[in-house]
Formats: sequence, structure tokens, C-alpha cells
Amino acid sequence: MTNSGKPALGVGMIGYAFMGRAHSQAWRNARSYFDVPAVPRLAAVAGRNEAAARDTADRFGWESVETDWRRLLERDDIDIIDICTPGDTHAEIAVAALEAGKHVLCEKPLANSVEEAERMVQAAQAAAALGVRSMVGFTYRRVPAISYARRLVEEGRLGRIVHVRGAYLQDWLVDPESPLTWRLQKERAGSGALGDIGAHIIDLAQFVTGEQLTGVSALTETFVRERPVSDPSLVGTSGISGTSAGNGSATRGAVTVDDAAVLVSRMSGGALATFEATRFATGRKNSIRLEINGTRGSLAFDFEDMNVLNVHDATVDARDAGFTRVLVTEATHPYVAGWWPPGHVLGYEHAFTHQAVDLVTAIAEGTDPRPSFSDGFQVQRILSAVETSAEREGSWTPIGGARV
Ligand code: SOE
Repeated sequence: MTNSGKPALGVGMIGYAFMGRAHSQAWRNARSYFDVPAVPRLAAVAGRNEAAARDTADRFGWESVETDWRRLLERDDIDIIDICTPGDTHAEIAVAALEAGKHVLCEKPLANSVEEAERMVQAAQAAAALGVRSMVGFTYRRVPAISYARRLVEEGRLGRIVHVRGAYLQDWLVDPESPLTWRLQKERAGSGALGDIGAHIIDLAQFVTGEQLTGVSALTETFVRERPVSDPSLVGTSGISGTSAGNGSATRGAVTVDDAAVLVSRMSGGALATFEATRFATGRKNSIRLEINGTRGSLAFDFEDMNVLNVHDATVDARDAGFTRVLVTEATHPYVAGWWPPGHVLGYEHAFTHQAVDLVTAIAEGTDPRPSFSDGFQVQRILSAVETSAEREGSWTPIGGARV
């Protein structure tokens, strides 16, 4: 219990790198800015590198440190397991945590394969019957402008949706000397730009439209196939034959994932859709673009201008019509009331707080949060269909049996 008499929910977070930092801040801020029905407690951070885990604990206020994530599952003071590790560990940790009766938040993509994702869904469904909740971290759903876009579609403001245009554009891999990391190894990351950022834009398109992709025709490419290895821990893993590594090392390792993916698709409501995910779009840093055209109007969003949603009402007389640049910072816009007065814009990290708030609220209220593991599984099927299609130079590949 907290001072105000609210129940506390102990969080055990696994991983402390980029995502671990974003999540740490979110768990801290959720109680400060939102009137949550249960208060997240930063109970423990777990990681194999004890010094790094301790540093994270000190910086963000985690109460304790574990060097083996399994310890978190044995602790009675931990209610939520937050998985911020590379994709190859998601299935094992999530299934074990759910079986131990812990609620789970798992970073995206849900897993590295459809088979792993399916096992996770089964564990999530069995756990849900006992009141244990699970959620996958497609965090961009909770950017206020995106949540507002969803609301406009739900209200019928776009009419019948006919086009979906999605792109997730980054450029951090353009330099061929940029080193090999786990994100470029299939065995660790599952896929490249496709799963890392393509998964986000596919999820966003499905979330905002309320429809699903029914099939894909896709191409993928790896523009730089070998990169220098500066992280000694990667030597000996697949595709890296060298024996030594270090700064300026001549050891090079194979990139075993895609650098970019493009796909055309159909949506379940009849719309035609195109998607692009790349780490080679020079000048684009984290540009998540979504444009949706309906018979009554259109929406356009770019994360690099994330407080804005461009809205076009096609029912207005053509003399006055056009895209309106809506600043999504009003208290009546989703999530905004928790923060600042109008015009005091939000940033990348705020959506992680919204995610934490929604998860603890669902746990406290006994509802199933979205995006669910089933949502993550369905995206996983699409990623797999993209790879199958790309192997056959873009042949049409249906996505059957969606579960959501
Ligand atoms: C790296 O490409 C990355 O951090 C992704 O892993 C995140 O999901 C995305 O939000 C930003 O880019």
C-alpha cells in the first residue's frame, strides 16, 4: 500500500539499455502525472552486467538489482515483469513469468518467430484465465496524435478507408563502417528493419484503421552485408569467424538481417496499403509516417512532428478544404490532460509513460490491456509472410487465421 492507500505493483525490469531507460522513466512518471489506481514500484532491475544494472538502479531509483532474471520470478514483491531484452529472449522469459503468475509487458516485436509468438499467446491466454495480464510494447499507439487518429476513424470521420500509406524511416546504418550489433544478427533480433521498425508501422496501421493486413507482396534488401565487429562478445556467434575484435579491428561479421523492406498489402476493409521500413533513408532519423485516405477525409502523421495530426475533411466545400494542422496538445486529446497546458508539447518518452499507466490501470481494474500478445502474434505472422514473399521476389503471400 502507498501513503494514499492505493495498492502498489512491484515492477521487475529485465534489461537496462535504450529501452530499459525509456521504461524506467515511464514507471517513475506514471504515478506522478496520472491518477493511477495502482502505483508502480521500481522494485528491481535485472541484467547480467551487474555494474551496468547497478548504475541503472542508481540513476532511475530501482530499489534492488538481480543478475539472473529468474530471481525476479521467485520474489513475492514483484507483480509485473517488464521485458526490455533482445528478441531471442522474449519467449523464454515471458512464458516463465506468466507461468509464475506475473503480469508481463514485453517489448516489440513479440518474438523472433511465429512459433515462439504462438507459445507466448498460449501462455498469455492460460494466465489471463487466472487474472494475469500481458501486453506487447507497441508504444507508438500511445502517442496522443496517433490515439486521436484512432478516435477520428472510430467516429467515422474518414468514411470508408481506401488507402493506407505507412513508412518507418531511419538512417543510422548508412555508414558501412557502423559496427555490427545484435540488431544486425538474425539469431538475436529475428529480422532487421522489418521487425524492429516495420512491426511498429504495421501495428499502427492496423490500430488506427481497426483493420488487418490480409496478405503481402514484399521485397527486402541488405545493402551492407558485412560490418566491423567492435564488440568482442559477438565473436564466435553466427556469421562472425574472426578470432579477435576491438576498436579498429579488421574482424568483420556478416549482417544476417534486412536493412530495408517494402511491401504492398490489402486491408480487411478493402483498402490498398503500402509500407516501407528502412535504416537507410538518409536525413530521416525516426520518421514514422502514416497517411490514411478515406472517402470522407484523410489523416497524415509524421513522428518527427509528433504533436501534430494533419486532418482533411473531404465533406467541406472544396474552396475551403485542405489539411488542417491540428496541434494535439489539448486536455481533451488522449493522454494530454496528465501533462502540461496546451502547446507545451510532448516527446518520445511520454508514450512509454502512457503505456505504463494503461497497463497498471488494466491490472487494477481486471481488464485485458491492448496491444495483447494476440495482437503481437498477428504482427509476427505478417513479418513472417513478408520474409516468405521476399524470398520469392514478391509473390503474393496471404496472412491466414488472424486471431485478434
Ligand atoms: C531502433 O531502431 C529503435 O530503437 C527501435 O528498436 C524502436 O522500437 C523504435 O522506437 C526506435 O528505433
